[in-house]
Amino acid sequence: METFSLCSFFLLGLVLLFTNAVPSLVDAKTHYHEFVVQATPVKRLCKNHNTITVNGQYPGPTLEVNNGDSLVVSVVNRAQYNVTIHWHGIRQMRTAWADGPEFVTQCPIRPGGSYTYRFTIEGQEGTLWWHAHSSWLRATVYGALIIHPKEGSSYPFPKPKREAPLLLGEWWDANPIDVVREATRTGAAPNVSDAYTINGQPGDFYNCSSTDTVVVPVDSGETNLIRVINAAMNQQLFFTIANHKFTVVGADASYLKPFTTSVIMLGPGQTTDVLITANQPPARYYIAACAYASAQGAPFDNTTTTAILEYKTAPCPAKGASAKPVSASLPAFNDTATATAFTTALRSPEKAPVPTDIDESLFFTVGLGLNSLFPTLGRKTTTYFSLIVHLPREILETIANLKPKK
Ligand SMILES: [Cu+2]
Repeated sequence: METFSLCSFFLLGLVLLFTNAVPSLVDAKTHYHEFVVQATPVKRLCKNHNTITVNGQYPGPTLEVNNGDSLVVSVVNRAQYNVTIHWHGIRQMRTAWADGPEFVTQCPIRPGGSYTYRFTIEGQEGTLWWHAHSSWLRATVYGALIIHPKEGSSYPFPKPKREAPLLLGEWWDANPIDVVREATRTGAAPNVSDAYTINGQPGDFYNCSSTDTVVVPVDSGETNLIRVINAAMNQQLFFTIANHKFTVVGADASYLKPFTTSVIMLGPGQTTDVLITANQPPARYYIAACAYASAQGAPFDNTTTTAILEYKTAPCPAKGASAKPVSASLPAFNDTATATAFTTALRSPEKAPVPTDIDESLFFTVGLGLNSLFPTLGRKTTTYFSLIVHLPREILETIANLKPKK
């Protein structure tokens, strides 16, 4: 009798467990993808390169999921380099080994090898991206990762008519792996890129590029969601669309308290979701991005990449490759006031509880110098750049002394 009641109690527990679990099991999907990493001929800036891509696409495939879904991505490495894929911004709850940085959470996938990433997207909605996390392969091996709201729920803003990811990238007229190898050898900064790109295309202001400029079609009056992703290697970027305002609604797979602006600024790796209403006279308008570079004297790629926002209802003379788009005005490269005005406008939709009592402030010093190595065994003296990050003992002691005596 006692066995029976214990057993029924256990069964009842199981039934309750499954009744709770069933709805989420039904809603959540698992998406299967194969990523073949391979060298692909890609022509940019008048020259052909044997570019490392995923499935021959540059940028790579866009992955779309709903919050709560799982991804299973089988990566096959047919390139001549080691590779891993990182799912930028995914929290990887209980699947840290699927995060991707080589030699950190996994060994690289060797040429000829393969590896399957499995993880679930939990509690994140908006725009993220994926990229290679081995040497500088991510210069060309990257793509969008879009997380829609859970099945049955909606955005906390009016449903956009259409959605488009715009990935900002950097292009070297060289093999990016050679660029970073040279930088590692000398210790100096890597050569700056030769172009920025929007969805892999440099746009109208670069040689041999204007016929392939990306066109984003819109209908008059409709509101669309543009998911801007800064997939550049190193560069903070300003982004704008001529004569149009953005309503910023999300960043890095989190919703924001909406605000309007005509220019946004993204650090490398960041994403920003903006709503844009096609409320201007039907025509073609430049979408443009350029560097925000405030360090004095540091070289940077000072070019401008463009795509075109094209009203489908534009009269014929204002449409097609022959019609000149309305030009966009971007901030100056060192316009810190505009960059700061944007970043300080970012707010969570609701008040977020954060600790406000600071126990200790830490001071770091960062230095860049030259180190001369003495000749050994007949080798020449070599001078290297050397970087020092230091938390001096005196500062630690100062902090200790500043503490109120109890
Ligand atoms: Cu990343």
